[in-house]
Amino acid sequence: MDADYLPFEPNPTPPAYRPPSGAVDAHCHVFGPAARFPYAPERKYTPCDAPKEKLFALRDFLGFERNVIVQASCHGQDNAALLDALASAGERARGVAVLPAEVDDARLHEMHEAGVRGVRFNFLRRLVEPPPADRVLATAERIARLGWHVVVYFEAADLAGLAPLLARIPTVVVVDHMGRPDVSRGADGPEFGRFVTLLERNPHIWTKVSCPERLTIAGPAYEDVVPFARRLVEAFPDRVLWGTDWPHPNMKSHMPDDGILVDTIPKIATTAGHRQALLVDNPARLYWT
Ligand code: 0GY
Repeated sequence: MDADYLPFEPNPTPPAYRPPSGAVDAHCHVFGPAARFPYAPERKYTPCDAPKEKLFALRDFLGFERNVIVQASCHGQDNAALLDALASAGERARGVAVLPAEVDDARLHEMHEAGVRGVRFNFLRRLVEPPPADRVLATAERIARLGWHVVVYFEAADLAGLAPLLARIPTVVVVDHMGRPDVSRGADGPEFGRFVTLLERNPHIWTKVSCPERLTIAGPAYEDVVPFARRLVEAFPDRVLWGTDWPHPNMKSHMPDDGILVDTIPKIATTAGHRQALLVDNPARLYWT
């Protein structure tokens, strides 16, 4: 089955910025290889194979020490490729899984042993059927006992509808990609202000200041997205994570150069203290304690 989006950049530019010791790429994926880990029949896109070896090579090339590997919709609820990558990486990776409602406690414990520390709920209708609120809350109650957290992916237009649910989740909640703001509306505008208010009112909500390539209108080097990420890093320095999003699934406009993405970090986290929190201390607290 051929991929139906752009292939990832095989030779990224060496970044000028070098992450600090212990830095974590906290949002990336492994896909396939399809011959060993087939894609989900219900998927909305077919990715390029992006096996663990390529992810680990990119981690080293970019100067990161660890990865948080996130289950994506193209593998549905079959976390086999993720678990295989975690087994190979040992302490150098943690995982965020997508789970069926009926998963039993024994399986959750196995996944914990394997390095899973979170469950992802995707609310993007172009990718999946969004989960009902009672299912999210029931799963969150169960994983809270393991010290796991919830990762959510939604777009800015869905924030108002989801905010009451997010407020009730009894674990840390990590929002992917800054809640996908419309960057034409401005980092100081009312729409992004509502996302900032969500974090102000809910100390258990964190966010990934990631994916400028999906949000940009201007294109690389993503100067139009930088003010959004910077606003969040400065307002919530202890509740932000950063990730490459490699291999950038489902990107149809352009394929980012991961070296250029890494070079956005000093623009969004302008002090050494903020970079240490963003890249090392925050992910360590959530995934390695
Ligand atoms: C991302 C973004 C996307 C895809 C998925 O689960 C997924 O398939 O998250 C997207 O299409 O925006 O973070 O990988």
